[in-house]
Amino acid sequence: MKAIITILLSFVSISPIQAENGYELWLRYHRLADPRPLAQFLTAPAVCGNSPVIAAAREELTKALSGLTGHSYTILSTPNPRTSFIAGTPASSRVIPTLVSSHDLAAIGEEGFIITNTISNGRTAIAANTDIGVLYGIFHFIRLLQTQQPLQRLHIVSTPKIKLRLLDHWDNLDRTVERGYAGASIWNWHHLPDVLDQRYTDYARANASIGINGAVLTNVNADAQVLTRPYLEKVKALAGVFRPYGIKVYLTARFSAPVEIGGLRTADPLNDTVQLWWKEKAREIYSLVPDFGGFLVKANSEGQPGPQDYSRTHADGANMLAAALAPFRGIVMWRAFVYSQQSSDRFKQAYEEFTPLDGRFSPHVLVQVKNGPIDFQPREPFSPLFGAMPHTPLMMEFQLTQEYTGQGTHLLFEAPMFREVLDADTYSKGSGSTIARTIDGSLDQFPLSGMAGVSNIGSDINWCGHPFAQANWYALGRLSWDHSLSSAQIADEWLRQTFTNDPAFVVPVKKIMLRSHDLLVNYMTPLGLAHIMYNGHHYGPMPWGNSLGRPDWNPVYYHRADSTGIGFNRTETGSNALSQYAPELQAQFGNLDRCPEEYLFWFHHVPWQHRMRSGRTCWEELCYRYYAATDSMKAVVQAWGELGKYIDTERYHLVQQLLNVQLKEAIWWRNACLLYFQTFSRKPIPGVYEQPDHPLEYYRQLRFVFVPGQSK
Ligand code: BDP
Repeated sequence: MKAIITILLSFVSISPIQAENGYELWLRYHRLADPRPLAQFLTAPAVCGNSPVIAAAREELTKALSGLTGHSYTILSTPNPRTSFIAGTPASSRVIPTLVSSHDLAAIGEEGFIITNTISNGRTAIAANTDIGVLYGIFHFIRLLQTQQPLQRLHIVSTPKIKLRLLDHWDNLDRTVERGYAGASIWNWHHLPDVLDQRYTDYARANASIGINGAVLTNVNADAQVLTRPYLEKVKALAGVFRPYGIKVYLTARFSAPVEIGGLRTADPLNDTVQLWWKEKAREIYSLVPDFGGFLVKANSEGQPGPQDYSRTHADGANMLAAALAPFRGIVMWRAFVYSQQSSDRFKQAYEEFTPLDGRFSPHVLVQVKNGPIDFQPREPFSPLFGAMPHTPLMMEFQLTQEYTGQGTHLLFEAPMFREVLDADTYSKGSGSTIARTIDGSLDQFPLSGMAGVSNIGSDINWCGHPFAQANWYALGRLSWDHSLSSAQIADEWLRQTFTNDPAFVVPVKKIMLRSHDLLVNYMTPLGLAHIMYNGHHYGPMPWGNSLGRPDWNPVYYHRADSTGIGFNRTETGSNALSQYAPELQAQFGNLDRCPEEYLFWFHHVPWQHRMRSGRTCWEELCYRYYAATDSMKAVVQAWGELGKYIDTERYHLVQQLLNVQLKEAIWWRNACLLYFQTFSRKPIPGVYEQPDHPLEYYRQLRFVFVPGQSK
């Protein structure tokens, strides 16, 4: 008997933590180790008001307090004399104006909130001017509880720096997801509008908790069907679920829709009948979804129809749609991801097409620009369009889904990559003209501002496939609310909410996250290499790729390796794409010795024997970067190996297996790339390194047929 008890006890002690599947995301309200200190702050909590938004806030708070403390809580709708926690607006509660300063209230605008307990007798107040501000404040307060922040002397005044904080879903109506690595689309169009999956509500909760206030439901490679009545009914149903969480729906508009579903002969934006068709369509949409956000448009890009089909400009197309939406306060997000015209350098095309149109877009249009000039590579210098269109609000498009950055298997925390872009100085209005200030509208005084992330969400039980990919969704929300947050702060919050507050776990894993971007860049595309992935699905290395019809679809176009060196000369003696940047940056990037090494091959064709800052030659440095990165990846696998006791086994093992895949693939990248580039450098891989275990031919003949996320 004693033996059995001992066995049972030891079983209990070695697996004390329940298995978890990751569905709860960061809204994981498990009992805190010691919830007792919270009690004084949570006596008879009240959330005032009676709108659906407030009902959602009350429900969330009930769930969070009960889960985190282990006691059941009922949230009051008006405070009583014992109440130590009260949330509301001046309109929903007479007490609120006595607990916060009018100055703070004036500062937070429509969506902001105040959390304070400094003004009146220990009561904690969450105050806002609107119910949605209250909801955001409550989510923030829950975050403080989850991450065990001190609750004494709180005085937080928070307001979003960016107005449109969006997820762009590249989801098709057949539930495939373009560049999706987490299963099928979460929108079950076939069941909608009658079946409202609980996931839609949980999706909205997660978004609201990080301040995301809009969702573009459909792929930029758009299907006009979504604008037909039956689909609009489905969109209406989703909008109804999202509304209490402050989330508006947007759709992608296929430019040829008037022809495809409207029976017109043309989609020419200057044609009266076409304009009328879009006006009627807008009226129909708003009759179903009165708070519809607007359209996102990909036009004259990668085969999509657009105004240039009728010899009109992007501005003509965007303004026509904006005129249809403006009476209902809808907006147009017009993408600048274009490279349909031949040019000496794909890098230059968006700039060449869009800068002449600066000042010609309607005030209801934002131009949506990818962070880099090419296409979501592991590391790109910022797109020179930022800073070059002072009369047009530009919004940021980041890619959360990891199309070119390890897809479903690599741990990559994207916040450092986003930060690098947001902090970059365009010098458009002198030093300090950062991209953050460009896209938040403050530099050029735009009322509209936006940041979008191409969603990495799918039907997988844990939403994003890789448990750590959730952190990128989280980061996008947090940075679009407050682009001054550090990557470390975001990682810290996310880890504590998602896994545990135990520093023995948080500290080492935060380190792994913060280094993950540099690491991935170095085993895939070090020193400014880009676009050397396989054709089509973009899974794995294919630096030798040279078989596609257009030169700028082929990897060899991007790296330009030859017997003399490697890299794309974009200086004056080359394509001169550098001239699209401010003179300060031209001087820096254009000089081989001053150019940051991270961007070297983006701008220079570098001789193999060139001395790098380390003292190594260019070839030796390339070898060094690839090998150092795979070594660091081994260290990551090892570090994770020590952490099993701090979190649930299910997520722990999944991450462990994925890290091993990542290591295997990092070595594959290193070997394939170095063996290939060696055919040009004609130098050995230094003997200190473990030599590749297969010849180049082996890597060249690898084929992958059913890679997820491949576009059709
Ligand atoms: C590229 C993707 C392609 C997208 C395109 C876009 O490979 O699937 O349709 O971007 O952004 O990265 O439109």
